[in-house]
Amino acid sequence: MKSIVKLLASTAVAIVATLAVANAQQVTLRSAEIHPDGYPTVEAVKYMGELIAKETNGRIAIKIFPSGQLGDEKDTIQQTQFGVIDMNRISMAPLNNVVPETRIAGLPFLFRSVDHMHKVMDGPIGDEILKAFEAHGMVGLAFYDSGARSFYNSKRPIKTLADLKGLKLRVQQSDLFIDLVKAMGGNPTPMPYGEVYSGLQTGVVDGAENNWPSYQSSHHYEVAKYMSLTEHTITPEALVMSKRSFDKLSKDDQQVVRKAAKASVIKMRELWQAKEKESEEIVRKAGVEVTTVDKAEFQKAVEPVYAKHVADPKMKDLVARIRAVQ
Ligand code: GTR
Repeated sequence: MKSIVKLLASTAVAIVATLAVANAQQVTLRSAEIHPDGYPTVEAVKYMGELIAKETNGRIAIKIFPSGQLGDEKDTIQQTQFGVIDMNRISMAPLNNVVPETRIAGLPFLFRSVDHMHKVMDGPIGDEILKAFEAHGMVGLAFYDSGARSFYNSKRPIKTLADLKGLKLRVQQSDLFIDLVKAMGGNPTPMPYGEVYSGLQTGVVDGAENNWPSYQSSHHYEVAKYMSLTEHTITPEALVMSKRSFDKLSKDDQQVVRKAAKASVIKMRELWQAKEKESEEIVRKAGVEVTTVDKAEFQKAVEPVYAKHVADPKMKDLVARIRAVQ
């Protein structure tokens, strides 16, 4: 009898010890996201999590906190640098003041098309920009699509540059975007994404700028029904990891994470194309007035943005190389 008790006790100790080891190896990466569940970026990171779980037999998981639960993008960037947040899917714009190279993504009319942007960001220039994150406490994993950004507002249709003059326009928390709106004659108001709906509703701002899916999913179209297809920037999204969290992973696990992130880009592009179409249909059906503009006039107006933000040799070289990509 005594020996059975002993055996049971030692088995229990062994089980507890095994569980402790398993627990010690279990990693859950907390990932920040401003968009709601179901948005293409959220679904793509979920997919990445599935790939990682499969590769590691469930040892590494991703837990997404959607709808800005971990704070606005600017704050989550800092928390990612500190390692409080492990992963972050953010627009490149709020990164502009932190990682200077990300400004290329906000430079107006730099990318000629989404196709041009893909060619640049999928190639060596994209890798170079991903690498630039490391000096700032983050590991760049991949870029996601985000279409083109256009202005919308509650006051009037924008058909020419003159129509934009004097409008109070919300911008992301980026000096480059502030300068962009100023150059076009608008009054830029930096504001976190989560505050834009009420800002538009109460008249704190007259308008903002974004792509179709954000315009629709944020319901901004309900309070700003003039959409003008300026398509002034094609700003991809960044998928990053905290360098502190990344360095805690084994070399093999780091590779698993990097590979899964790249694989999720393909999934994201499919989801994005479908969502862009769906969102455009929803807002058009809801009665949004869509206008087009002569882009040449807008392009001319933003020359000061280049003079200021593409001043150092490094940025000049980067921009020249991007333009040369066919
Ligand atoms: C969206 C982007 C978000 C956020 C938002 C904004 O297009 O996906 O990450 O940056 O724009 O305007 O704040």
